[in-house]
Amino acid sequence: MDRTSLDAQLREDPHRRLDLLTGEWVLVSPHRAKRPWQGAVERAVAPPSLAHDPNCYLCPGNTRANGMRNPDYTGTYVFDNDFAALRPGTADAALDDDGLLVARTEPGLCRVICFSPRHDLSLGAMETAAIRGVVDVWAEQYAELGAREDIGHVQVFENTGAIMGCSNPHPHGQVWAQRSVPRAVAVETDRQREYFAREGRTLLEDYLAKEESRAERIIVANDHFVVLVPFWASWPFETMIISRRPVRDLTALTGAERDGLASAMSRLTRCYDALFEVQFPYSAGVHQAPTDGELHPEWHLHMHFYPPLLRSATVRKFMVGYEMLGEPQRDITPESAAERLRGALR
Ligand code: H2U
Ligand code: ZN
Repeated sequence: MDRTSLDAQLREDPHRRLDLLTGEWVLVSPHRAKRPWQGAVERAVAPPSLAHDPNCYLCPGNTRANGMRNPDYTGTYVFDNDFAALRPGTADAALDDDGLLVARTEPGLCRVICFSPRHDLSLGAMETAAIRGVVDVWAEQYAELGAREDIGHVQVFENTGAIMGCSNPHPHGQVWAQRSVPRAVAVETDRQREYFAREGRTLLEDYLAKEESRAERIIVANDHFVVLVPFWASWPFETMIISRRPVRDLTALTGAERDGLASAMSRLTRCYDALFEVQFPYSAGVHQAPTDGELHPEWHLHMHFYPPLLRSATVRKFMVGYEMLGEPQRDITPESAAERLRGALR
């Protein structure tokens, strides 16, 4: 079958797409996008109106839940999470009961990163220069924590919106650093390593070239970064930001590239916020090479954005039923999601 009729068929017929980074399949059912919805409707939360909220534990000068006082910071501010999921110095111990009950203690640490002193901003409302400050802090955290003997992986991420379980509207993210490489990154490492060994180029370098030759899933691009809806996206408006140059982590980016990343993040979050005219909720994070002492030439830096909204500010996508028991499934195609996001800012 020729390319055009194949494309037409993928717009109409149920099919599965392969996620190159995980090796998993996602079921796409384009014909189903118009099914009626009588289920849960989320409460639309108004964005904060105060530039400084005296009750916010992240605002400058305020006291946190554990009694510590934040300094009067003017840019970004990093502190150890007062309720950390991981603790440094956790003593090594392992359980292996006939290979049936298996566990091991996990040392690590968690930090909180305030993106801005302004309580009422989000990435989509911040100046690109301020977002560049966030990129720099992420790179510093990766360098500092990744250099530690007891840290094999550093994850920086942001959770935003009450619907995503974010506890506070103040613009902030987190860093979790731990000895082990967590599952999602371990799987991406294996897939990228396999491709690099075979082709001598990174998987995402070749994937990006393919996407640019077709353009249909690209939302915006600059000299250094491309924002797109991946061919295999499972969340309705899932996106990735991919560096043009194959670099393994944020510390390898030049100043101009860091500006390029900040600009890509700004453009994308503005598209998101414009789509349903709300501060768009999502979980996002940077995937970089593990800091386990290996070189990782296969690793190609990228960001993932996973937003839950489906068709409006109040109707979300649920990953339940077939998705829990079988595999992820989506209705609107990645191509139409990209088209809508591209159009949102115009
Ligand atoms: P969210 O990104 O899910 O909103 O989490 C914010 C983090 O801030 C959360 O992990 C921490 C919580 O443990 N936190 C503090 O470290 N100190 C506080 O005073 C409140 C919240
Ligand atoms: Zn605040």
